[in-house]
Amino acid sequence: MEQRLRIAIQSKGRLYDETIGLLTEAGVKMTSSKRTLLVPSRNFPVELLMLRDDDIPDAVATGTADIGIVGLNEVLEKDKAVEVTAPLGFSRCRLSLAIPQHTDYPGLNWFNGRKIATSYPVILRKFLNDNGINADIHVITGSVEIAPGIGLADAIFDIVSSGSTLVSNNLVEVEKVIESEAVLIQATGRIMPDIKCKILEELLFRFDAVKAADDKKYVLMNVPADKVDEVLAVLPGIKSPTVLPLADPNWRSVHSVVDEKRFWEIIGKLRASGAEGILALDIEKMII
Ligand code: PRT
Ligand code: ZN
Repeated sequence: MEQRLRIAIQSKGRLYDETIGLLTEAGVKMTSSKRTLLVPSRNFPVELLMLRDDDIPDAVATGTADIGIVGLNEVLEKDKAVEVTAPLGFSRCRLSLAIPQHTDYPGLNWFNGRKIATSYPVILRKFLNDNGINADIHVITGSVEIAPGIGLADAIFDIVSSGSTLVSNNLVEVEKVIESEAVLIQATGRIMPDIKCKILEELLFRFDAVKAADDKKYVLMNVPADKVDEVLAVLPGIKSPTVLPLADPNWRSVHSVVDEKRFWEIIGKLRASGAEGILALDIEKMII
């Protein structure tokens, strides 16, 4: 029988679209868009096991799936025998403690003797123990942020992304406890057959290429021949920028790859150095 690497992913929810997006960009096509439990790829030796995100760490730890894609927050909360093989850079959020607005907050000691509502008791208990805080943890699933408003708790420990849920519930973030993002996990200490290791290696290589391209732009521009050195000094390039002759002997075409984060800063310097006709293109994949 053909060996397939089985990947546990979230069947629906916040992680689903970006997980499928990453696989698609990595060239892994699925057989059907129907969300059956086990979906094989039609061009790559993997199959997707569709689960609730809560069940992914256990499925990987017990070998039901070979690897999983899930939020680091779930990995830490479920505390199963799995380890993070690679961070994937999407679904970024943090787990934070938040208290009612306009509360005098002198520091962590404030939580001593208080009641904290959360869906993440394991992570919270560890944090409180590590910091010598003795608080009462009240576990609720869903809508944790309404707990203080209805008198169910003094504070909450929950996922924060933009922070707007806190604001609309009159809460304020006072302690960031962990940063989370989607991660690829494997069982701790289990050796996979060689063939599956090879499939995983190829998958990770492709994910890297997609990620590397994500925050980069390919830029092309025309530069007066006597300004090329000045422009090259501004451009990082992967190894070294490409300089090509143009029909007009006084001009050159310069190509390079620029970090999205520094994009406007670099474009400003390029223009100041005499670059014209600057084009910036998205990069789909980048293999370094
Ligand atoms: O059904 P299943 O169990 O599979 O899904 P789920 O309902 O448990 O999880 P889901 O789909 O809501 O989230 C999956 C994962 O997405 C989480 O485990 C996190 O790793 C990640 N993630 C990223 C988030 C958020 N951002 C997020 N903003 N998960 C939840 N939220 C919620 C949060 O609970 C809070 O209510 O959004 C609210 C806060 O958002 P802001 O932007 O207002 O701060
Ligand atoms: Zn869940």
